[in-house]
Amino acid sequence: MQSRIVLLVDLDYFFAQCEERRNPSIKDKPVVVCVYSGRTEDSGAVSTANYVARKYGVKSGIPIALAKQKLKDVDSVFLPVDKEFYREISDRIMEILRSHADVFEHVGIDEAYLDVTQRTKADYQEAERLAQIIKDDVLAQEQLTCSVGVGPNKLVAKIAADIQKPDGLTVVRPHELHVFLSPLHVRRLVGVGRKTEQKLETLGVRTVGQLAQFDVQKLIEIFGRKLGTYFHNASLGVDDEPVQERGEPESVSRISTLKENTRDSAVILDEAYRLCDEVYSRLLQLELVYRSVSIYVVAGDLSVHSRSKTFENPASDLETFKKTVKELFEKFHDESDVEARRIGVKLSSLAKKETLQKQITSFFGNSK
Ligand code: TTP
Ligand code: MG
Repeated sequence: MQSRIVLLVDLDYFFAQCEERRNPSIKDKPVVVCVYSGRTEDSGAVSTANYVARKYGVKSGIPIALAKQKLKDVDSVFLPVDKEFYREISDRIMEILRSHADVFEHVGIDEAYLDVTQRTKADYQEAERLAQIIKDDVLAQEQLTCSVGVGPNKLVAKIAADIQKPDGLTVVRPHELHVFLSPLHVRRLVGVGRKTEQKLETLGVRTVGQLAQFDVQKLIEIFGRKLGTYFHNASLGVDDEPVQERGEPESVSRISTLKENTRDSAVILDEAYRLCDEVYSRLLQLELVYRSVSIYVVAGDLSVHSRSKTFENPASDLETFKKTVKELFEKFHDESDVEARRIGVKLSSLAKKETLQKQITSFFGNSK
């Protein structure tokens, strides 16, 4: 396979960082974002915590009661998850990331792979510069830090991003693979869970370097051909998995910063229509139709406001989109007196174009 450069971008302590962004006064305190089960006041689990809280041993998955115990003498902040809010921020950040990739793969709410081979001409110095630009863009536009791993494939990019967090940037060039991987614990490899770790331990294998030295035939005997071969290749930093666009996105959006804060409808609509054109061209590329239209306004004080409209039937044209955006901005203008600093438009409740076609055909009956 031709040499590639892949980036993995992972947002730092994502849910908790979104909460810090919403309310910067909590930044220096432990912030714990919780999924409350509602049975008793403290029942439920920690979704994530900021790095201040992590110093006290608070992390994803532990019971809320345990987190409270660990932080009992500390002035800390416990908050319920607000997925909608995190999703909005994530959507906008994913659009920033996508704009920097040849091929973009959305992995999760706070994580994506970017194949940047072409745009960097497979040059690592260029890729490092690009990774820094991405970090700067995300920080400037969304006030969030992320950690980026740069490597010859997805496997290495992922490990590189994980190794230095938060706000990390780690580049692993092909000739550095051995030095980088060898000392790491096998648990760092995707696919090595606690059970595999224990099994490898009994074979005297604790580090990735030891795994690389281990006879591949024996690995195949123990774990089967597929997994055995995978472990062997992974220990050498070999991974041919392509970066691939995943299915249909849940939404398509664009946001931009205005030249100056304003309440001038003409200025706002002018920019909004430009964003509509961009979103719509993406919608056409994806061959999707939409049922919901939203607008965003980030005010001068960075508070985020939104308005949406959902249609009963899917739409596919630009005029309906723009008309709805105009309506929503007018509604917002009447209801709120904030000045817009940044504005955005979004299409969601997306479906494949043929679904619409099929619905129409089945509704009217197939005339053939
Ligand atoms: P992660 O990227 O695993 O964690 P993180 O972003 O909080 O922290 P970091 O990347 O700096 O190590 O997960 C992304 C989000 O997914 C996280 O903010 C909250 C959510 N999440 C859960 O709700 N439960 C979990 O067990 C995990 C691991 C994550
Ligand atoms: Mg993360």
